[in-house]
Amino acid sequence: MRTPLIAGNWKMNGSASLVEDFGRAFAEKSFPASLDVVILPPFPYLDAARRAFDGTRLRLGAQTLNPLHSGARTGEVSGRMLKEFGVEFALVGHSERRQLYREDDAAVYDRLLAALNTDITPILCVGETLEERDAGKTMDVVLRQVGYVMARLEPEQRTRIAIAYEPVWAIGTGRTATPDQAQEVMAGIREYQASFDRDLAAGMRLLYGGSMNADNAAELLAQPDIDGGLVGGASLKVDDFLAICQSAG
Ligand code: G2H
Repeated sequence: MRTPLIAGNWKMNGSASLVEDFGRAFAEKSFPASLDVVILPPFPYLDAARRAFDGTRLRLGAQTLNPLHSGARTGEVSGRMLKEFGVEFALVGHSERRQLYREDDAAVYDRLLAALNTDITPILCVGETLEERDAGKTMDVVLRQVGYVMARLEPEQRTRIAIAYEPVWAIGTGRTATPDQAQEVMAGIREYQASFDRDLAAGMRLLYGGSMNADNAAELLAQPDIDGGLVGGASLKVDDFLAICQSAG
């Protein structure tokens, strides 16, 4: 069975006091036994988060990483550095990185490999734009993004990634994919993974992202191929994020 994973992507939001609030709230509440919960704060909060989340169910993730271990890359952060702060997960290929920072499939792959090489679990984000959906190209786009990476990984490396399907038109817009729309794409991704290896497909965690909130999470998470959520806006509100986690058991 796949352990559900709820990941809170704070993006360039949050504060030192929000870190403390999350640490306190998660120390007090109980959660489904089989559930991984990850917070991905901006880099400057990682150290405080590591201390505040100690002894809670909260684990740490990063929103991106540089492909190199170190070097002349002003403003960048490496997987090796993140690992020193207890980071266990990293997003790669979030649509905001693909669009705003021009990360193409090759750049996404380099980052994913860097995560694997530093023993960080990459969460590969994929998803189509509204124009691509309207043109009937959703599966072509998603499977191109997934396939670029999968084709280049060793079989053992493929077992160490998670995938987040985030339709670009649903990110931060308040417009969520319906459970059926999300399930259809997730099932397509899993079927594609099965072309590499059936056990791989059965074990890989697939997350839905895009305006997931306390009201729609349970229905999305009830879909057979949705194993968790990548939550943006709603991960900045302690009570909403707690509710999403509690609906994921
Ligand atoms: C999708 C998601 C988390 P939001 O990117 O990254 O953001 O839940 O705000 O749509």
